[in-house]
Amino acid sequence: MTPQVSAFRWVPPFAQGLVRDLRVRWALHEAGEAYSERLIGASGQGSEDYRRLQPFGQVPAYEEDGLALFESGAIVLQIAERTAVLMPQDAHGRARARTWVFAALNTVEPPIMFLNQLEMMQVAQSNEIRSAVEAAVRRRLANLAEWLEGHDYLEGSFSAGDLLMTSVLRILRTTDMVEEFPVLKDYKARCEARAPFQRALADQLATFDANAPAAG
Ligand SMILES: N[C@@H](CCC(=O)N[C@@H](CS)C(=O)NCC(=O)O)C(=O)O
Repeated sequence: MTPQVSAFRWVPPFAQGLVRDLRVRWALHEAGEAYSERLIGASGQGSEDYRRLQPFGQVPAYEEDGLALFESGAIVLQIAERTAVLMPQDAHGRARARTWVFAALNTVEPPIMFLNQLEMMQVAQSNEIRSAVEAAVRRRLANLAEWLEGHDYLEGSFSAGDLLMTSVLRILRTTDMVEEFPVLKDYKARCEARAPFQRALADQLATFDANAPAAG
């Protein structure tokens, strides 16, 4: 069975290019695998049927050969296990790549998402809270920049860890925080320049274009 990835039929421009099915699409393009989409809208997202695939009604959910998965990190790892492009062949290298997957999602993404949520909230924000969250993000970025200094990728070659780390850094696109660290700016640009990323992004944006609500 061709893998199937769930994706939103359409989201407003501020979220386009960031919805997490992009991570799965990117992994599939890196692996050279074709896939189909299962498009959902706001009502489909909350349906019992969909929640059997993704218990929280979120995107992405994923199906292949009778296996249903959710959580972008778990799905990327599943795909990565079958391609050397995303996962080194040696046991230690594989363990290191998995470590970076967790670092991206469990250490770097949380403060970035906290900041992202603050930006989305329409309520008045205390400057003190925002400054504290920005400082937390900068601490992570500074450590990451230090690690990457003089290296193209987190380990010797591109892996699932880089795919997810780049995806996480992209969430900061409404700020200049990545650009404050030239090493990170170059790293993100290097990963985004990969043809599989560009194809994945084009796929997601094409779906939104095709399903854009009629103007007016
Ligand atoms: N930890 C989950 C998060 C998934 C997630 O937050 N998906 C967003 C789209 S990028 C979503 O579906 N949001 C709607 C919601 O949470 O109801 C993953 O990485 O797959």
